[in-house]
Amino acid sequence: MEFNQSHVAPLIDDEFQGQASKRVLSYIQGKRRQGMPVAGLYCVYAPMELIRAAGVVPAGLCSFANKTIPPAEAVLPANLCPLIKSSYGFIVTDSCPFFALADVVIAETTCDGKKKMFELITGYKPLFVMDLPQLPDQEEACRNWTAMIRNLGGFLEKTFERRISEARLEEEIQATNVKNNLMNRLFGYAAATPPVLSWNEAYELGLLAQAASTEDLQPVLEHALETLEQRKVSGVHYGKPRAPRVLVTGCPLGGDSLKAYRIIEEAGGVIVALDACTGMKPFKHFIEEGSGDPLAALAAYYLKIPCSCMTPNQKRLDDLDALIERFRPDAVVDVVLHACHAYNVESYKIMNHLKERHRLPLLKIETDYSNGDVEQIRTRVEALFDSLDR
Ligand code: BJ8
Repeated sequence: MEFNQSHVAPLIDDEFQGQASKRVLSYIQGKRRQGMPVAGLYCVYAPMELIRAAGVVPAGLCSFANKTIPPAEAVLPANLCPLIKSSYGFIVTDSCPFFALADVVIAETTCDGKKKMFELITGYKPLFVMDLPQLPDQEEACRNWTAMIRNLGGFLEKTFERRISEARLEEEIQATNVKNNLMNRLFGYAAATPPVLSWNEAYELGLLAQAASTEDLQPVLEHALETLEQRKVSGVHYGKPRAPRVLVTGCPLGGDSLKAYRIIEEAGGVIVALDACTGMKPFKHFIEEGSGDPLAALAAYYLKIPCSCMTPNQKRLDDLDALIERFRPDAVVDVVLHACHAYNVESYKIMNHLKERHRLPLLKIETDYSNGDVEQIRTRVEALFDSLDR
């Protein structure tokens, strides 16, 4: 039986059905009420284990709404990535509730636009910018990133007047490994044929898992695993059994840009893998435990994230190979946000790799947060599905 979100048991049983960011906000507000400080984040390179070991709650900051772009364009160029414009617009209009809760903001030198936008928000909250090495395979990269993580630790210790012990860091490393293992088991239900987990559920679980500690999250994830197993046993699945299976790669998506996922689904596809920082990417790898140097272990782990700001970025191709083997897509859709030059240029390499290695077609969609291109994207996705020889 094909499932319809309204007749199957939800994976997270609470009052926030379909309101993933409200669930996360409520979680962070709860921690704040318990007296925990909050760090606002813009990127998955922020070392969560260090932040948590300092007793600080990480909070992803708002960056996915079209409505905050016009106020941002009063300062920022119109031909800039919508994610950066939206992030800045949220700050200047004081409309990001996560930013309002944050005591500090942690940022990284990823792409140029983000880096320069961070200069413009200096002064709103204490800001710590981490200098991210962008040649991840060089020997110095791990050393330099370890030093930067150590510096962030110093900043957190000084700001919040506390010590981060190695023992706490090790506990947090182990907790991330437990969480990533659970998340990977959950994503396995999207790998089933037909899939049992929808893209929306995978996205929502990912959002919550980035915010919540493993201790708080573990019962939620275990309940979700049981629910998925029950669905599988009773033959409930997501999408039509012979629907084209799609892997979506590219820029992080959320809020208004989730239109890309919706269009694929409305065109009859099933999204089986979300290869983005707002999807499965942050949970893919594991951190070395008991290495004797937890900061270096963290540095090595975070440098495995294959962001297109890295060069060369062979890890993105390697991770794609593993995703393709596991989720067996019929096609790949690469979603590139307007003016994101790094993902846009990398798309050519991805297309050739998919063609040569996997004989898989790639559809590149360049889009922003508006609805102006919805019908054009729909036509292209439908043409892609029509072209598949299944
Ligand atoms: S690790 S993907 S979350 S930087 S803002 S690069 S879309 S032009 S978001 Fe990202 Fe960290 Fe990388 Fe992930 Fe392009 Fe826009 Fe830059 Fe962007």
